[in-house]
Amino acid sequence: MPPIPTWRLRAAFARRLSDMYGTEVPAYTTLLEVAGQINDEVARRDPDAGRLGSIDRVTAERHGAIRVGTPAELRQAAQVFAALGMHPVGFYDLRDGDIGAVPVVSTAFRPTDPTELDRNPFRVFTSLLTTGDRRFFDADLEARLTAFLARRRLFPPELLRLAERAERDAGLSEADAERFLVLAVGAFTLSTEPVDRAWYAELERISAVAADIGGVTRTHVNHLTPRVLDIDALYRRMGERGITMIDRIQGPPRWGGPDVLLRQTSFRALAEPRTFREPDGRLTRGSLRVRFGEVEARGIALTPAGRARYDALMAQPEPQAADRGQALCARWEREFPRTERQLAVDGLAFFAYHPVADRPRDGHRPPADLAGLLADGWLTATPLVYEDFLPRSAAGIFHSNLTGDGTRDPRRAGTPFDAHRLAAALDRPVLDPFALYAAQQDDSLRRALTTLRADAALHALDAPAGHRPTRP
Ligand code: OOG
Ligand code: NI
Repeated sequence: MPPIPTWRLRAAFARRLSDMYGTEVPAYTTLLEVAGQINDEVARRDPDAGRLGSIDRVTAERHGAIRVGTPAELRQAAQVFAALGMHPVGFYDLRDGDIGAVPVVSTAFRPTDPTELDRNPFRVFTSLLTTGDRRFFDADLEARLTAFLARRRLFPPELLRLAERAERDAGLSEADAERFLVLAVGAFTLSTEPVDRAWYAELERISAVAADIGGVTRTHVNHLTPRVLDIDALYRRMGERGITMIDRIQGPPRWGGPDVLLRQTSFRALAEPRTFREPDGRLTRGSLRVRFGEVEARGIALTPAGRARYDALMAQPEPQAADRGQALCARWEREFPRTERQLAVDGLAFFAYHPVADRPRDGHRPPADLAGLLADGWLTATPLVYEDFLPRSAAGIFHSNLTGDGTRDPRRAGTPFDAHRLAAALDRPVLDPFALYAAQQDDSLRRALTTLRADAALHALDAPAGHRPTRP
């Protein structure tokens, strides 16, 4: 094993990227401070605070968002993330959302192994500009975009070489790791190169996201998101600190039942100084608003059936603004299981199952169904954390920070895009998040049942003939 294994590279990268982003976007540092305070408070008052991830994991936990312009750039980003043990999971199409369409398709690079997630769950939501989508770009603009993107280089060859080595060897030597980290963080640092005013403005008329991707010569972190254990408290406290948040928390409402999936909120993009090249060649100072701060609370991963229930709930009309929170809460109390146990028994959420340490070992046969195994104290169910994103929330996050609505011609057909096509562009498989959770759950359940059966078999051996326990 190389001196700096994959997970250490990932943890170091996440930390350095976070430090770098804090110098670029000071409000992010405030967000980290407040999130840290709240996590400490929750850890002190709630003995169950670590139920969805140890406090160490949650404190270090971040997701980032980046945006790239071409399949080649996406493949290179994937190579850098592969060095960090982060693999493409999930396919998100944000081009025809009802909340405001953005000309991108996305995936999330993240660790997939439970041990790796516990060590450091860093993930990056990564979006690819769909330059061929005629609803957004006509043939002439597509051609000019393609030419512009072909001229730029986001990742230096030395970085990509080191990334390949890190992926192949599952880590790097100390010296190589240092060089890799410096180059990798550098690749996501805001560029000081002048922005071509007319070109940027032309793309911005289509979509602010298109301009952020294709209007500049480099890429950068769009936002970094810490995880917080009480997002409602965080929302209030940021307001008290004078930072205006968007008008809501996206995702499930605050309610009395289990936390599921993902709740997110953000503050508006801040004006950042940039240098512009004007049409007459002069350099001027100006500013752009594209980068913002976001924070999230994570809950239990839902099965496809659970997710369908969630989607149906979210598709219902919004309650009146005045008592929106209360009305949503009441709706959930009525229509969603109120306990983790019920979610498990109904097959709506994913859990890891373990034999209870002091389970009955008197030769009693365990019941054959999950409900009985849980109710009678044979198995415990530990919720699996939702490690992914929500397309509706992502669209909301994009949209809340767009300067204008952009333009999309709904009469034209979009380029078809799906996980397979994204995998082809990446030249790597795009993993299905549900399959990952299901594999982890099934694996735990299989082991747990094997242990229970071994108990019963052992007891059968011990028991003298004629004294075998009778079964109901
Ligand atoms: C990505 C928006 C999606 C999230 O947390 O849902 C996202 C972006 O703005 O590039 O980060
Ligand atoms: Ni985000």
